[in-house]
Amino acid sequence: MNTLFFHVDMDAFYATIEQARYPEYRGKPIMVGGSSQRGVVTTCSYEARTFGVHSGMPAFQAKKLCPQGIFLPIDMDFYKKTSKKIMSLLAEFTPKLHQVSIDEAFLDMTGFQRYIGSSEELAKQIQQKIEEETGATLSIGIGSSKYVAKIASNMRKPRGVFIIPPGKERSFMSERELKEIWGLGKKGREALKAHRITTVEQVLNCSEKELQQILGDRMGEFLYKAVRGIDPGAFQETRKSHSISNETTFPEDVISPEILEKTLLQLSQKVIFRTMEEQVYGISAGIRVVYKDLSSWSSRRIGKHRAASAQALFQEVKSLLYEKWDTYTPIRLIGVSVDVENESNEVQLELFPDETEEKQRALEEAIFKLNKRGASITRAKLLNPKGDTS
Ligand code: TTP
Ligand code: MG
Repeated sequence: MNTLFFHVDMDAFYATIEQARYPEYRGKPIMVGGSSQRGVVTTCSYEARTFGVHSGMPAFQAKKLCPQGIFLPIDMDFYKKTSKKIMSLLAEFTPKLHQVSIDEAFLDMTGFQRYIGSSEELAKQIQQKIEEETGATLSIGIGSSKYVAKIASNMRKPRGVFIIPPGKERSFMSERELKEIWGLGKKGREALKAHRITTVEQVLNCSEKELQQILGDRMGEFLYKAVRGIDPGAFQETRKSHSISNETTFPEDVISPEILEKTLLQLSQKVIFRTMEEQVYGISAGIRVVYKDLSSWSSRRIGKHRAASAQALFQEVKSLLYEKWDTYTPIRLIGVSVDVENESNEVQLELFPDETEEKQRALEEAIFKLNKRGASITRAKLLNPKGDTS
């Protein structure tokens, strides 16, 4: 069956709904955020964009470009409430709704083709419904995969509808600029530039292997598919969020830091291997401690980098231990856990802020695969190439 996806993205989301609730701001250049001199603009109305203002711009710069601009404080509760309302309205159009951020979602319309008349007609109905009920305006990209639909929704903003007919995915992508290729960041573009690759056409002339050599395996494969309009699987829905944990009850209560740390390292490794087994990523690091008298505590820190590898997780839970443990109360049980991402793979591509973490995860993944094939490598040394687990 031919697949059909709509990608819906609100136009200047925070700014538009501010204009909807305060009619005096309509038609005017509105910046949301950046009301303090040192602040940053989160977004701005399309009227402000004509002055060259954009998301992420420091307020002082926006003021210089657009002195008559109106700066509004961020009202996150209002934006979240409106987003919720929009998502439930969108859900009336298909049971298969996949929200990917506060202001965007995919609608899987596969199988509905027969009933919906033209896609464009349906897109217009969606736009009208959302605008009537919430004042938000939006753009819709339509295509055979989530990936091309996502790129298409940017083509005719604001209030746009852009359709990529089946079979035209590759030619559509080949006409894009590299900076339009979603998922390829600045770092990736620079790496390509170092090889004198600056256009999508040039990327199309590279083999998958070549791209992998330049960008690494994951990103190389991603880009090879993306420029061909083949869905690189960036927006797959994964299972619900849950946590993965492992704990050890000691045969005798422990106060030795050496034993506790060794145990934390082993538990971290088990937990991370479980995330690899499930092909998910941890987004927090947690510890649980039960004392001899059965009193207990737990503690966690949020952050993807804290649970990207067993090495990283171990460092986090170790520091959590010493934050709370007085070093002399005997410990009966110790446990390590991570919460697991339930959002799109979007996060995975942007997971590694620096190379060391990426390398560590890759190394551990290699060990994990070897173990799956029957090897038994669990030595702490392997978790850290320098053999330093402190
Ligand atoms: P976007 O969809 O990226 O931007 P937008 O809806 O404002 O404008 P566009 O018409 O180009 O889609 O982001 C959605 C909201 O997320 C945006 O209204 C404000 C917020 N946001 C930030 O807080 N910081 C940012 O850097 C960006 C890009 C967005
Ligand atoms: Mg938007």
